[in-house]
Amino acid sequence: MVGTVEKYLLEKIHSEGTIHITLIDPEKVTSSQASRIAEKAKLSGTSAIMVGGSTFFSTTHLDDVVRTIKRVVQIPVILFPNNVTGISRHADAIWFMSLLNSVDPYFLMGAQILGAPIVKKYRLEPIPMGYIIVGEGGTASIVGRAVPVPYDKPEIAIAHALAGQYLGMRFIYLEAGSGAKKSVPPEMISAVKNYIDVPLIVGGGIKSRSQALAVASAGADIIVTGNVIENAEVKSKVAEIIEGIKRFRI
Ligand code: 1GP
Repeated sequence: MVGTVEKYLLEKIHSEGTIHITLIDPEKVTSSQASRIAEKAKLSGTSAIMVGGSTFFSTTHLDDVVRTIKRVVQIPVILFPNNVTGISRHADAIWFMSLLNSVDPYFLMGAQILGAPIVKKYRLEPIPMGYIIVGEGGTASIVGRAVPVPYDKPEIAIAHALAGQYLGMRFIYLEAGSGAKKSVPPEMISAVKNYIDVPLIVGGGIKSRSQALAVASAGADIIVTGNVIENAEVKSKVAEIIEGIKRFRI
């Protein structure tokens, strides 16, 4: 069943075209820093806040971060878990995701089986998503034991994305890895977009207005940025990325 947060995302994509989501890695910030980032990102036009990282382990700190963000912004807070420890009862929704190109069954279905009863208990809205790591892949690739899809093999990315869609996943995420030197190439984005019918999320290494414009023009429905916001003046950086996205909308 499609829940409130998913409906909100779909309506936003429908009315605005490509939208932007701000990713906050709880491991890299205090809860007050997280709420400041969320507040400024919201003012600059971000549509939702994602909370998660690749190596996170303190659920207490995650709870603090999510609670503090919820106090300052009305936009949805969506968990982006790397493991069962990435679940917080204070969020609105959770990307209920499977790392489609992992060789480890734990990241394909094991963690999901352990996490599902917790998601139910906390009444979180699960949003089914197929996660595909491409290129260098970064920490997520190592932790998730992925075989990253090479940038010059869009047909492999298409096959993974279609498999995800056919299994019922309602979003597909092409991930270059947080802080990736090279973000997902526009050719791969448009190739995947041409084949799937569900919204396409793209993230990893997007740092500038021109990159955001290229990713949006190639067909991304949601652009996620994390690193660039943690390392820079949040308001101006998010505004710059969103300006890139808007140029495509015109
Ligand atoms: C990582 O796709 C996200 O999971 C965002 O990547 O931190 O490089 O923006 P960046």
